[in-house]
Amino acid sequence: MTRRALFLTLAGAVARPAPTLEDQALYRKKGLVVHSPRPLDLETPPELLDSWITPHKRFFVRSHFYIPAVEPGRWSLEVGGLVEKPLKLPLVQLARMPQLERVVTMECAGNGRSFFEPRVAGIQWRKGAVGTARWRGVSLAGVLRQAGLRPEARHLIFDGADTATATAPDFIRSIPVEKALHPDTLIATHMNGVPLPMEHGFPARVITPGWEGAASIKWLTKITAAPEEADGFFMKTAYRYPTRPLKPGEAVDAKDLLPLTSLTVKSLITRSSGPVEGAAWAGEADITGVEVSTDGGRSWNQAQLGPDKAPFAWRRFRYGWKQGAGEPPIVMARATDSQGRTQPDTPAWNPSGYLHNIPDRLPAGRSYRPPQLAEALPEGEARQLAAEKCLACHDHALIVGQRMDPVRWTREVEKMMRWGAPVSEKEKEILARYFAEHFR
Ligand SMILES: Nc1nc2c(c(=O)[nH]1)N[C@H]1C(S)=C(S)[C@@H](COP(=O)(O)O)O[C@H]1N2
Ligand SMILES: [Mo]
Repeated sequence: MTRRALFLTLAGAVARPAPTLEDQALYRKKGLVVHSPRPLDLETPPELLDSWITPHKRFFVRSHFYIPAVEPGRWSLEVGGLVEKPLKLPLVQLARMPQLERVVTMECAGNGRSFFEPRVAGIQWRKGAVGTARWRGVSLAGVLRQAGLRPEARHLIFDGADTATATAPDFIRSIPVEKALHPDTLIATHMNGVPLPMEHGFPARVITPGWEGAASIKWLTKITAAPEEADGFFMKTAYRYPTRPLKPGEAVDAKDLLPLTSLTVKSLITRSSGPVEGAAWAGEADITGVEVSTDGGRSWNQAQLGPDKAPFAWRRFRYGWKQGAGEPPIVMARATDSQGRTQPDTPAWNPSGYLHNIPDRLPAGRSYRPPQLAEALPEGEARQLAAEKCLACHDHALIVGQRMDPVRWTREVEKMMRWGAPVSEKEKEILARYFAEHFR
């Protein structure tokens, strides 16, 4: 190597950007489906969800923005608003309070979104935005008792240390006081016996058992007791579900949408041959039974439920059966819960693609291609424009992973414009046309 080449190599090594927190998390999370490397959005392939407790290295990740770098010695949790005595709790103080441990299943409301027809915007999750962990921390009710919650307080608003990219709205959400005071609602500092990994909310997060994942705010820094639910996009627009059944693709008035709360009844096959195995969960309800079909739903057989259970955790199931010679079978699973609910045969379409819960089925009824990270934005009139306007805040995987018609693409670009993307009306049309042409 010449001296000049050596110099250039060393200079290159110095100039290489340091790995981001996302890079570091990705490195630990091998084998997960990468929907987006930054912000970090990872899904677990169902066959890796083969145990009651999901190891944290396999646990799905959903982040709207970048992982915040939190210095544990400087971190504290502020409790304010409608309380008698505002608090500022450093980590050491949380550690000194009585510790609770709860096994809770967490699922992203958008899990299964990619199976809705017509397709809707958002991360195109297949089946694996779900996992179960042993969360340890302090009771939220205990902290609120210390602060002296005033009777006018109806909602607890949570904010985390993550900040929005550009001028997008911050991720701030609230839960009603009844759920906040539930003895199993936690401020968790540990997951499966170790301090929360940074991608799961280090050093502290809310665990709202049985509710969809967005109610479990990560990187918690501030709790505000308030008379009303939180304001802002992530409460008033996102995570809302229609109060009446919709026809696929039907528009719905904002007044007919309510914030999501509990998860619904659902099952996941994690192994389809030898015995059929999987997991079933029902949010705040208990699983009472799981049926398995090995003939595409013509006949159903009771599966055996596993011994491990906890009030807000999934139940493992198993059906002893071995595939014979001949046609590959269609294996299905259908769960029933203590509220008498069972999984419906047709998905309940809704504009944001939440709570998809038809019986699980293998092979999947429809194939979906996850985003290819190596794949660049395709050639076209708007490639440069997209690179300038979109990739400043998020990876192109977030675009490549979507499949939408021109109307929905236009809406997505408009949302980004509302969030501060410097896109003109003319550029909006060019971008929407380009996206709809390639990602439809
Ligand atoms: N501060 C903060 N909390 C958050 C989020 C976020 O983007 N920021 N994502 C939410 C959503 S939508 C889900 S599904 C869960 C995912 O938790 P996990 O990444 O630990 O699996 O975190 C929730 N808490
Ligand atoms: Mo979510």
